[in-house]
Amino acid sequence: MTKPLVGIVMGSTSDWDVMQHAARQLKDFGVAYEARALSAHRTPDLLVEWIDQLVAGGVRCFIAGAGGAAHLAGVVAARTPLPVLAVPIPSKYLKGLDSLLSMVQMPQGIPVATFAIGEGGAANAGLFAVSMLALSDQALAGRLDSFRVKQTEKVKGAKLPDLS
Ligand code: RP5
Repeated sequence: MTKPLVGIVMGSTSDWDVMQHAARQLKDFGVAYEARALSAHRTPDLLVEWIDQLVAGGVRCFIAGAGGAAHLAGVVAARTPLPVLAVPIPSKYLKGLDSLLSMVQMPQGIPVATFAIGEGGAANAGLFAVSMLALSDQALAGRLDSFRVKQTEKVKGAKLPDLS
């Protein structure tokens, strides 16, 4: 089995709807990942065990998604100096603003890189992980270039609807 280069963790299985967009980018670029639902407050010991196991296996970065008082990414970053990309999950009452502020306001010394709330942020976290890995993987860098070219072409070819 291929060893994961990226660990994707989310606080609850209910976060998967959003976090699957990070996994999708990695899958499309052929980057091996492992995704788990593990909580910083409900399963702290299991979380640490999983992080340590992935680090020992050579993982290069983590993507952590959580909602509400979203301390998951900070806890991952407290355990490993590897880059941690944080995805704020939309929450029921505060719509993810709580998650965003919890993640982006990490105190000095233990950074996490925080992305936009929701699917776009999750997809961008996946793409950012690809960019980091592409620094030492020429084939992956080539695939990222092609992705950008294709994306540009799509915008160039976009047509707006005529007014009736
Ligand atoms: C957080 O609480 C999770 O990351 C999730 O976004 C939120 C709600 O979790 P569930 O009640 O759906 O399990 O820990």
